[in-house]
Amino acid sequence: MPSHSSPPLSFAAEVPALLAELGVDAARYTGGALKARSPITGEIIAEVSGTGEAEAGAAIARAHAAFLEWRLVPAPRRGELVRLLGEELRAHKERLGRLVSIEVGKITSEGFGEVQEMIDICDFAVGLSRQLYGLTIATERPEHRMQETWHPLGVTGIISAFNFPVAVWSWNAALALVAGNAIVWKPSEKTPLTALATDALLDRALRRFKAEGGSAPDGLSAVLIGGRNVGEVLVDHPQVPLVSATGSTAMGRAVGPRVAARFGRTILELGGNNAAIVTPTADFDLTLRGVVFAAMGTAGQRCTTLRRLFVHDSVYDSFVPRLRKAYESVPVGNPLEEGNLVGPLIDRAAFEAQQAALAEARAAGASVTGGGREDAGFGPDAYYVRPALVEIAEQAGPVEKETFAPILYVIRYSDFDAVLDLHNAVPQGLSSSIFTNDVREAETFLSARGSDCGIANVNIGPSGAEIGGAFGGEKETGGGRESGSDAWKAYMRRATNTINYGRTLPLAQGVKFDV
Ligand code: UN1
Repeated sequence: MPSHSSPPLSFAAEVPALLAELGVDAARYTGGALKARSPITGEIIAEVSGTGEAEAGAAIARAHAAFLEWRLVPAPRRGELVRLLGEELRAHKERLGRLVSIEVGKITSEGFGEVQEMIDICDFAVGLSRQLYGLTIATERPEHRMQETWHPLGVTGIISAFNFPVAVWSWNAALALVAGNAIVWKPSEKTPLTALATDALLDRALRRFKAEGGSAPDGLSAVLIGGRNVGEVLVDHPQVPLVSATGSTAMGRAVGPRVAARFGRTILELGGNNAAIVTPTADFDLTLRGVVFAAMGTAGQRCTTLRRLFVHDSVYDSFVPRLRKAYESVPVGNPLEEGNLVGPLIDRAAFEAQQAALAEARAAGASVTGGGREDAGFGPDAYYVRPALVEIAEQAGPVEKETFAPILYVIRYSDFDAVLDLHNAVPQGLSSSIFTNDVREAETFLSARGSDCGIANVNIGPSGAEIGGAFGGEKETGGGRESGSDAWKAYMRRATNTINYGRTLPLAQGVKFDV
C-alpha cells in the first residue's frame, strides 16, 4: 500500500503517453462525453468521443462492403494479416498490458497475461488459416461426390465486457478475420481506451499488410464507442449475420432473441456461477492454490471465477481454516505494485452489489470472513475490498446468483452423488472443477452425469482457460463457444456440395422422375 505521505498516484501523464505510443489519435480521447476511469485511483483518465447511431450504421455498411472483398482474399493470406497483428501485440505487450491494468485494475501479471492470450489466439488463427477443412462425404449415387465447403459469413459483431476488455475481442476478431469476415466491435463503456489502443494496433498491422502487397479493404474493422444504443444498432443490423456477445445473462437475454428474430446467429458467453468440489483425497496444497487463484484472482471479476466451493465433511475442518487464513492475509491494494494480488473492483456499482450479496448471506445465517472495504490510499472513488469467504449451510439466495466480486460461498457435503446434483442445480453452466485423486470421482465428474458445464477440470480451478480449447458454457451461460477447437465454424457458413461427374442423373432415395 502506498504511504499516505507520498505524492498521490495519478495516470494523468502516463495514459496519454501510452495511448500515443500505441498509436491512438489524441482527438479520440480528449474532450469527448464518455469519461474513462481507472478503478485503481477512481480518477478520470480520458474523455472519449462516442459513436453516433447513424455513424455506427454507416460503419457497419462499410464493413459489409469490405467483407464482400475480404472474402475473396485466400484464407492463408488473411492469416498473414492476423500474423502481423500478433507481431504488433508482441511488440506492444508491455504497453497494452499496462493499459489493461490501469483501465480494469488487474494486477500486472494478469494485464500482461491478457495480451499474451491475444498473441496466443493470433498464432492459433494463423495456423487455422490453412486448416478451414470441410469433409468429403460418401454419396449413395454412382459417379457423384459430396463435400462440405466453409465460406466467409459476413460482418461479425463483437460485444465485449470490461473484465477481459481486449482478449475476448481477439478470440473473436482473429477467427473472424481468418474466416473472411469483417468485424465491428462494441467494447464495454467502462473500457474504451484499451479498445482504441487495440484498434490502433490492428491498424498498424493492416498498414504493414498493405505495404507487403496485401489487399485489405477499408472498413474491414470498426470500433463503436458508446452504450446500449450503439450496441442495439449492431444487434439489429441486417448486415450483421453473427453477433458474439460476452456479458451478463440479462444482456444475453436481450440480445439473443433480437438477433434470432432477424435470423441472425449469436455466440453468447454470459454469466457463470462456477463451482469446485474438494474431496477427501484432494492434494490440499495444490487445492488451496487452485481455489485461491480462481476465487480471488482478477478480484473475482472473471466469468470463470470460482464462486461456490463444496468441501467434504471429513476434510472441512482441516482445509477451510487454511483457506480462511489465506482470505485474511491476501494482499489487497494497488494492482501495479509488486506483491499485491487483489486489485480494485471496477466501480461503485460493483461494490454495492458485493455488499448487498454479503448482507443477504449474513441474513441467511452465513459466517463471513473478509468482505469489507479496504483503504488502499486512493480516496472515495476507488473501491477495494477484502475477498469474502462465506460459509453457508444451503445453496440458496445469493449463492444461486453471479455477483461479479470476490465472494466464495463454502458449503459442506457428505455424499458424492448429492454434491453432483447440487453442483448442477444453478441456472448457469460455464466452468467447474473437482479436486481429487480418486479416479472414480474424477471420471464421474467429467462424465455425462457429472458437471453440466462447458468447462470441467480436474485438479485445477475453473478459471484461467487456455485459448486452444473451446470456451463457453451451457444453460444461462448462453451455449456459445469461442476461441479454440472448432469454434471457428460459427464464424463461417457451410455449403454442402454434390457433384455429378457421370452422364446420367440418378436420384437420391431411389426416386424415379423420368419425363
Ligand atoms: C471471462 O472471464 O470473460 O478462463 C473470460 C479464463 C480466461 C478467460 C475468462 N481465459 O479465466
